[in-house]
Amino acid sequence: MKKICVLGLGYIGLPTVAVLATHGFTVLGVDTNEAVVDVLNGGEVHIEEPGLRTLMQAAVESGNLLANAKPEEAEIFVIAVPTPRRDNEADLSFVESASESIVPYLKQGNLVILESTVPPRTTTDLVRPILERSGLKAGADFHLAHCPERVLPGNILREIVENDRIIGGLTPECARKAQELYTKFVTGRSWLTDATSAEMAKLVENTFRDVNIAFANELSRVCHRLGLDVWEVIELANRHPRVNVLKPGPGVGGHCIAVDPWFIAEKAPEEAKLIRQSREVNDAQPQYVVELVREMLRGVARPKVTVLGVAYKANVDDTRESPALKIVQRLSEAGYELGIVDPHVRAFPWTLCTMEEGASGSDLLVLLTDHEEFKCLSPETLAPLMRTRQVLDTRGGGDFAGWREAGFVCRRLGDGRSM
Ligand code: SAJ
Repeated sequence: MKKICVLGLGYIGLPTVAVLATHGFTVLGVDTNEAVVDVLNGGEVHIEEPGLRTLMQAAVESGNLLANAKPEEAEIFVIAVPTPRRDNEADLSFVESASESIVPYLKQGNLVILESTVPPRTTTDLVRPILERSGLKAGADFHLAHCPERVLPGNILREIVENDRIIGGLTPECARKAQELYTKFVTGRSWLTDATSAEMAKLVENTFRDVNIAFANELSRVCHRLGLDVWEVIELANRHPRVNVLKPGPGVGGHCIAVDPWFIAEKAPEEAKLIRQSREVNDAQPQYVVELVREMLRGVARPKVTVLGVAYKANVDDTRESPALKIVQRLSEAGYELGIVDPHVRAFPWTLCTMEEGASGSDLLVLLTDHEEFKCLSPETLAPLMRTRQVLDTRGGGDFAGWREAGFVCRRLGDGRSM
């Protein structure tokens, strides 16, 4: 079987090496962080993702998977490094250094695939010239393609196999070579195109979602102002066969949807007006939550707030770009005492505590992340611990009946009837 070198062992690279190794490929996982390499070689994982630990153990036991800090010669190289945002532009330094690290090992006939999400033209204008420092020519001596990852955190192992793939080749032959790899483990269809269209299509997917969520967030403010319940209004509107408004919330987090629209805006700032404005609407949502909190705590002396959930979305441990970061920061700057609870998150800039510690002496529970664990909270158990019985739900899932019975004042973001 072919040898594949995967560069970057994060949220995408890690599941990718596990799937490839269990599909018979000889895989070398590369990460510049030695601690990650050690964890992986021990068959462990450093991120939370359903089923990943078991699959990773199977991959290590198969003898097909090894991790190292440096690449080696291989037939295929897959780049899956992060592309964070710096001043609303893509920071491509990891893509650059991963590409550079391949150069000494690149051989005639190799295939290089960029899976990281990048601004349009990155494959042709940044990755290609770096790889050609090897003296080989892309599209002639080696194959180069952009095949963006599209998997949903929390559901990665299923989606990595079942989702359709966009395969953007530098040349049609490059796309066909990349397709050969994905057909070995993907059951979804593959759609062949050029590298730049593939880059743009990936950004469009996440931007579509961001714009839709911005619309929902704007509606949450409109409905609040009009004394309506946005959750009911959206549910009713979505009964139309061609309407699908997403959900409002405390803001958009994660390293994808909150970041990728900027990669379009940086390339066409004059044209991408709606995209930019949607980002601004979503970025303003944490402050809106802070204002709701202030309103509910008006008149309470030395208030304590219990924050339920700091991960960017339900049932994941990831806090990158999480709206909770801004909300906690602003509440703490405003002098509120905080009890921060998240059963999934291990590392957070503020101290985390247990549910009981968080609720003790609290004046308000604010649900920021709708983790499964928070669905079975018992209002009767929490009520006696609290100083003031109040709850604010920013995710709209809560059935408040039990809470009201236990004496709680219950409010919901975007629900003008509850405010
Ligand atoms: N959110 C809302 N309202 C909603 C849906 C989401 O406020 O109705 C918020 C979430 O709470 C979260 C953020 O948006 O903070 C993003 O969550 P998400 O579940 O929509 O998406 P991600 O960032 O976890 O994963 C997305 C996915 N893209 C699409 O669905 C188009 C995934 O398929 C991509 O692979 C991933 O980005 C990526 O890596 O690009």
